[in-house]
Amino acid sequence: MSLVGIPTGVAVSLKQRMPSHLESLVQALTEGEREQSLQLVADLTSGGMPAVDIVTGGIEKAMAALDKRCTAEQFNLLEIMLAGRAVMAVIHRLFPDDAALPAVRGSVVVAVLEGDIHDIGKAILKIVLTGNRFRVIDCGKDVSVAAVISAAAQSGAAAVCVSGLISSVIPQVRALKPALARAGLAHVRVLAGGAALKQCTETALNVDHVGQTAFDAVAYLESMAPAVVGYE
Ligand code: B12
Repeated sequence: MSLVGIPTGVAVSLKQRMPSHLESLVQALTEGEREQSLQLVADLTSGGMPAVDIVTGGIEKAMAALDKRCTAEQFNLLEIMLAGRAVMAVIHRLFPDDAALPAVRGSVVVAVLEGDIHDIGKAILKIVLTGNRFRVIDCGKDVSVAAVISAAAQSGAAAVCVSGLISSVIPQVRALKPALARAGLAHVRVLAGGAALKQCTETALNVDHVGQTAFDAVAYLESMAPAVVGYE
């Protein structure tokens, strides 16, 4: 079998090459090289590496590397989108059905509320959450608070992440926690982010957490008690 960049016939077993293949995968993912990433994943799986090890040793490391690039000085939207596209392609190849994600840590609803059609930040948020083994229920953009509550109820979500780019959605963000409480879902955490919301405080938005980047959502979810976000 031919390995990416490795001539056939080299007398070293595939198993011995696994760690360097994983490193190559991290690099290919962070550089947004989708086809190369898929080829490396094909080599790893045909060499017997379990999908869960590819997630923890490849995708999660790539997500952490991207996190470091999400600073105001380094942020490059095209780079992040290309890397996200490569990560999603690998996730879909490994787990054609999202429900089969390994050791899922909990379900999270993501949404952009009514009147707001910006959804690039939500797409990144979804990729980062999925890459960190959260099952994501994507309500889409321009959706009502009622639709979000219904998705949270049906999925048994641990949290709702709302992405907001225009200031006019703030009253709806403020309405989320009371609406969850009325639906018997007071335990569901509400996280807010996106250009219009990240400048506000938790108190102003009536949410549990305001994140500056998509990776802040993961850090917050990981900091929650295991009873709230554990392993399903
Ligand atoms: C691209 C863009 C558009 C695109 C949207 C394409 C799309 N599919 O999303 C188009 C051209 C369609 C558009 C339309 C409009 N836009 Co516009 N748009 C932008 C622009 C330039 C970039 C937004 C973006 O994608 N950023 C990149 C993403 C990756 O960043 P992000 O969303 O912040 O997400 C990151 C983090 O915040 C975080 N994150 C995101 N969500 C969440 C959630 C949680 C829980 C957490 C923890 C983290 C998190 O993760 C991401 C990565 O870390 C901004 C300018 C700006 N500075 O934001 C204006 C901007 C948002 N737009 C604006 C406006 C006014 C409009 C329009 C009303 C213009 C018009 N008059 O028609 C319309 C339509 C509005 C509507 N009804 O929704 C204003 C909003 C002003 C305001 N505060 O209300 C802005 C700020 C421009 C400006 N300076 O005036 N827009």
